[in-house]
Amino acid sequence: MRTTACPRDFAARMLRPEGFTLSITRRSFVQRGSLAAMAMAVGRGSAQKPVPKFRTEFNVNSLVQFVDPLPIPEIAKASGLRANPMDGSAKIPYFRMAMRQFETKIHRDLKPTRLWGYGGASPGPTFETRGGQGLLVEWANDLPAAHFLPIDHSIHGAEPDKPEVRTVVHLHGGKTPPASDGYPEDWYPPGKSKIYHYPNNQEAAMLWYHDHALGINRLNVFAGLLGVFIVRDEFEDALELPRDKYEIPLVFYDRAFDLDGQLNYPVSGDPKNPWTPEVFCDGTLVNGKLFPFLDVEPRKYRFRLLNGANARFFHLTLSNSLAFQQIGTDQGLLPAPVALTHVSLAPAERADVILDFSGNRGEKIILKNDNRNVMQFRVAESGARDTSALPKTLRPVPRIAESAAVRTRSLTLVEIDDLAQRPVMMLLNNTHWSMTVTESPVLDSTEIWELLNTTDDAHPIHLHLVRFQILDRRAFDVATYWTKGQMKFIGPVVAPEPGEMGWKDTVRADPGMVTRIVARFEGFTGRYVWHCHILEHEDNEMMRPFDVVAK
Ligand SMILES: [Cu+2]
Repeated sequence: MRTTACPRDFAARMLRPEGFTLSITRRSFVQRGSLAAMAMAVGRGSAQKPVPKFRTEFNVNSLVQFVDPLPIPEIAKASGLRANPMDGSAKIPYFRMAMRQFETKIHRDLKPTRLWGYGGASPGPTFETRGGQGLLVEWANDLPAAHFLPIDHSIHGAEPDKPEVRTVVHLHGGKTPPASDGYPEDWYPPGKSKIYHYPNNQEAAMLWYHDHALGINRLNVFAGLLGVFIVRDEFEDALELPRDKYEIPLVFYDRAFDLDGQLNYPVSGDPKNPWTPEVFCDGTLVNGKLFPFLDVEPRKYRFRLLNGANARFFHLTLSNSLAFQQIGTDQGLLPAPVALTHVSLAPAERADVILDFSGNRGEKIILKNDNRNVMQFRVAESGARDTSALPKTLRPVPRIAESAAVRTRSLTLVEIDDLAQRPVMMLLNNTHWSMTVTESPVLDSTEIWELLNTTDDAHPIHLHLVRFQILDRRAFDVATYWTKGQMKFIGPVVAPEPGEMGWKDTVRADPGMVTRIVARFEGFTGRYVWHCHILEHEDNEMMRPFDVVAK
């Protein structure tokens, strides 16, 4: 069923330069994650360029599970001190982090896999810093000149005249000046580097860094360009949460492999347009390994969970129904712990959780995503005394009053399909990346952004620079909205989930819902971006610049 109705000026805008007529449609047929379908039509080639192919897929589920220990990324080491760009009399740590190609074993029984990673590792080294402790990172592109994943040259920013390999780093969740924020057009090719300044004037939180190059971001991240960045502060220290070897990041993402153990990025089957709307793979990696295990003591642990997948949403449970005590979200601690039997994470979302294994001596507990095994915890019979705490209250998160907002913006999430109902691109507010900036919040002002999701899919929407709070979600009649331009609510106002009641930088905008967030645009003036964090969407127009302007 297609419902194609849209305002006239919108229809006009939907004409692609080559005259390809597009329509807004509802997608009902997509079997999400069917690699077989994606692999079905491997296209005919041109003589000059190799045609992107989805090769025969290795069945990850044929592997023996829980034979590799969970890797824990090493801590990034500074190589000296340099002048603080915002205060020349002060020195701050300087890091040099090179992006390199390397090979590693994803599983004991898989051949080594070629990856790209910061510091020659994926995930890259974990940065450890403190609120207000700025640092400098020289991000050096030491990658090869040719990409090993299928570039779609019809996508904006990835035209054939651009270098195949281009990178730029974004610190996700960082309150970062615009020149260091990793603007998608600020990419640079192999042999170049840029020094970015992260002032880190923000509360304790788990941030992460990853590639953000226009038009190929999904491929660069899939190749391995991501890592964890932890900000700490005195408030959090005083809570006596589990720390040191009892605090472990768990970075989840899915990957597919060919029979040689190499990354197998799905393609559409059309050699001119290999882009696919979402990538779902059968292998779930944790910190870069398939089916790892972790030896733990019978005590409390703090796990910093990150969904680093291109498109997959994770729904994590434990085989013995042990509760996750969620203590934090994207931008730091919750007001109080929330006991959960399952944790849901959209791409780019984080959850800070405590697991208490003290009642599970000698047990083997499996962490699952839906019904699939992901990793195993092996609880020892004994361990050191646990002096850590799980406080009843954590950090106050004062709610921003709606009345504080000086402006409310209604912003649509739109999927554009071709006449065969295949998604062609995704848009924010019906505007393309390269169109004039339409969102220009004033520095230190508060705004409400209403995200009107007219598509059939959930989209995790991320704003750079700012932290925000989720106000609510409410179902609306999408057809009425497109045909009459009227907002007709068809469901009750739904409050944020208990685990969403902290500061966020990424919000799940559910299909057919208006999701409202409120943010104060503080920190810096300048140009930033907001986008869907399904990387296939972000790369194909579901990203827009915004300007924070002076008062
Ligand atoms: Cu999206």
